[in-house]
Amino acid sequence: MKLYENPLSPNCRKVHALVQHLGLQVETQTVNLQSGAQKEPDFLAINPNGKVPVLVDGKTTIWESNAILSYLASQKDTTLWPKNNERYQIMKWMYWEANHFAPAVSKLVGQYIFAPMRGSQPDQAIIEDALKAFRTHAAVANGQLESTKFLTGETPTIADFSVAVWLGYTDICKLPMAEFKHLSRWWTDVQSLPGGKALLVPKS
Ligand SMILES: N[C@@H](CCC(=O)N[C@@H](CS)C(=O)NCC(=O)O)C(=O)O
Repeated sequence: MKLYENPLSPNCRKVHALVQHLGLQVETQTVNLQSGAQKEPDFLAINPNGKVPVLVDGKTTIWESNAILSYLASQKDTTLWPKNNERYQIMKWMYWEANHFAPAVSKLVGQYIFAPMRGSQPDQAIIEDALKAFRTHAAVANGQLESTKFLTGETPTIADFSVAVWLGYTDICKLPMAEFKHLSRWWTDVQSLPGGKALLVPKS
């Protein structure tokens, strides 16, 4: 199996953390996002979206990080991705991550990391808007985590890896985590899982 990735990408780090957690043998290839390698024809041939991560396993090519998490977890008999109806609870949180949580934090990443890289000032209106969205969605996860140790119950699943990676931006993006006690407790727990530290933003 070969994973096309970039360490600065949260969607890649969630995959990387799972690979470590499961002890899978996966070859990795860094795609240089700064130089635009993801928009070159050879890369577009494996992902027409021009984005990382992409997993290639023989004739199977998968893009979308949450689909890759499911595929990788299926390689092992693991409670991270059980073969029963519990799976739909896990999918629920992964769709939620892609539709709500990731977009909110991504907007903050755009302002706190990418705007300065482009030499522009962070836009306070965008930050305020994204923080409002973050608070709305964080409250949902916080409510769940008041009654369960992990997002879908007492044991971790791939949904925890998917959602938690965004909290690696707590300091850089000034996420108001102090307002979300249960989410904060869970984020600490997820980091202490095998592979959990791979969710953190690498220090430059
Ligand atoms: N929904 C996709 C998002 C993938 C994505 O946005 N990847 C970013 C890095 S986190 C990327 O490749 N950006 C480069 C670009 O858009 O040119 C997933 O979960 O895999």
